Amino acid sequence: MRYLPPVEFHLSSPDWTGCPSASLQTDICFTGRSNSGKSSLISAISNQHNLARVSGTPGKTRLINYFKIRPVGQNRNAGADWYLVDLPGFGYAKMPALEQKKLRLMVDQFLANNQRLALIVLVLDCRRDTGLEEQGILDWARHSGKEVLFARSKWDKLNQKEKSQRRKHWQAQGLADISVPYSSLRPDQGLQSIVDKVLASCPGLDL
Ligand SMILES: Nc1nc2c(ncn2[C@@H]2O[C@H](COP(=O)(O)OP(=O)(O)OP(=O)(O)O)[C@@H](O)[C@H]2O)c(=O)[nH]1
Ligand SMILES: [Mg+2]
Repeated sequence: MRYLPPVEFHLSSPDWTGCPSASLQTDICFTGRSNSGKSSLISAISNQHNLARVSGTPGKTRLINYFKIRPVGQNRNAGADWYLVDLPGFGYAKMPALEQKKLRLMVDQFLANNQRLALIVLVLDCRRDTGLEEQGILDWARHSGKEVLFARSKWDKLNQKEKSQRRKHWQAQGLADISVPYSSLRPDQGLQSIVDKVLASCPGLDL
C-alpha cells in the first residue's frame, strides 16, 4: 500500500475567505453528509491515525480544516502547496436547522469560489443511496467541469452478496465509473485508488 507523503494540520477557517490562496496551490476537498467518513478518510490515506479528528458524534467538523501535504526529498517542489480540505458534513438531523443551513452555505460557497480545487472527493456510506445533497454536488461539478471521486465508505460493513448488489445498483444509476468503495479501517484496493487519484490531481507531486 502506498500512502500520501506526510500531512500536517495547517489551519481552520469558518468561511472560504479565510482559506489559504497562493498562486501555485492545489486543493483536494472532502465533502459529504455528516458521519459519512470524511475525516477518517483523510487520516487513512495519509496513514496518520487521528490526523483529522474523527467523530463518534456526527457534526463534529464545523470548520473548514486545511491539511498541508509535506513532500519529502525529491518530491519537494519549491513554491507549490498541496492541501487536503476537510469540509463540515451536511444533513445532520439533530443539529438546529439554522446551523445546518449555515454549514451548507459554508460548503457551497467554498465549492463555488475556490479556483484551486483540483478534485472533489464526495464521501457517502456505501449502504446509503445518493440523496438530493449528493446529487446537487454531482450536477454542479458536471456543469462546472470539476472532477469528482465518489468515495463509498464503510465497505467493510457489507458481505460479498451485498457488495455485488451495491455495485449493480451504482451501475444502473450510471454512477459506477466515479464510485470507489473502500474501508478506512484497513488498507484495501479502494483506499489505494483514492490515494492514487489524489496524487495524480496534485501537479508536481508525482512520486
Ligand atoms: N466500519 C467503518 N467505519 C468507518 C469508516 N469510515 C468512517 N467510519 C466511522 O464512522 C464514524 C464517522 O466518521 P468520521 O470520519 O468522523 O465522519 P465525518 O464525515 O468526518 O463526520 P463529520 O465530521 O460529522 O461530518 C466514525 O465512528 C468512524 O470511525 C469505514 O470505512 N468503515
Ligand atoms: Mg469530520
